[in-house]
Amino acid sequence: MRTATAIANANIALAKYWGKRAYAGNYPAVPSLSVTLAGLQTTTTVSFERSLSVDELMLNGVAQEGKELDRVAALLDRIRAVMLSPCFARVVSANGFPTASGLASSASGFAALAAASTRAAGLDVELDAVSDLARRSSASAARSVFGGFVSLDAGPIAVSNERLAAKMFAPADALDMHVLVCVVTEAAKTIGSTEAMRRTAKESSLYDAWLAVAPVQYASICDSLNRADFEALGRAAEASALTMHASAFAARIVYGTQSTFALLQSVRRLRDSGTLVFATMDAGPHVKVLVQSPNVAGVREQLVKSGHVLRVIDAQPCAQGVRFVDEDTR
Ligand code: 2P0
Repeated sequence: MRTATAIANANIALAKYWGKRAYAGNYPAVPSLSVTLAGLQTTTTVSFERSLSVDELMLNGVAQEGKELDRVAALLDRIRAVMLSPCFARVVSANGFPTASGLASSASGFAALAAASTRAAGLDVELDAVSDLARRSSASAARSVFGGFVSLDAGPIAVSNERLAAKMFAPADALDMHVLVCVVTEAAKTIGSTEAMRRTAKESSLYDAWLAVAPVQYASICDSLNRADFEALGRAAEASALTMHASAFAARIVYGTQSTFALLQSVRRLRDSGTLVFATMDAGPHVKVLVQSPNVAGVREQLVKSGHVLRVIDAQPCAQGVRFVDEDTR
């Protein structure tokens, strides 16, 4: 038996990934740029065991079957394809942040799983290969393999099976920025990202517009980050989120609730009154507010006062990418 434990942090995209290349392999149709977030992490232990007759998955203490297990088994199959003597695995994963925190756990989860299973299988842990492996399960997970500000290119236009890994674009201290995660509901999201992206590509009259605009917004975000220009970065990040959601809207996918839109208005009012503050949203109703250190307390107070926030999680860029806790070889 070989066991390895890895930790990876969640990330939030400033330039959003939304949509995949039409060919197989889970290659993004647009480039994205994210920030890895401190304090929000998943710890995953993988043990390859000869005695097992199937893969097993425990998530936050609960045994999983069906789709969750299938997705994990698909990643393990890729590892087994290159193992000398493949066998099934036991996977134990726990989020260090509440599942209903409004933060997707698939990015940190698949990044930690890719790293732990690579090491447990006795393979070379090369971060590019780990990031590519994670991307094939969940594209945003490719970015959680690295710390700081992280970019992920779009997949090649023609059919490909080549490696596509994320890379660190700038260190965590490149910019003073907090992400205030405003949780607006405990309810599970209505439609998963993979299905929502498929529907957007198929049914949205704005999908082609999104594919044309997203790389331009991405370039603008990269440029703002290079200049450490928070205002330009915030504006472009908010535009990326709203454009992504507009493309989904046109396919009748609405992630926002009344509270989401009320918070977007609150952020705009704060900005109109002179505070540099911007909003972004992912495939869910929660609003993530981008703000710099001197304004964190004041903005947080205003957001809570709005009455639309269940809780606020104050997260900052994390320097660390995926890392190992422990290795046990028997
Ligand atoms: C992102 N999201 O860039 C975008 C913005 C949600 C909105 O990546 O289908 O779990 O597994 O590759 O990475 C969430 O989708 O999707 C996501 P799959 P993933 O963070």
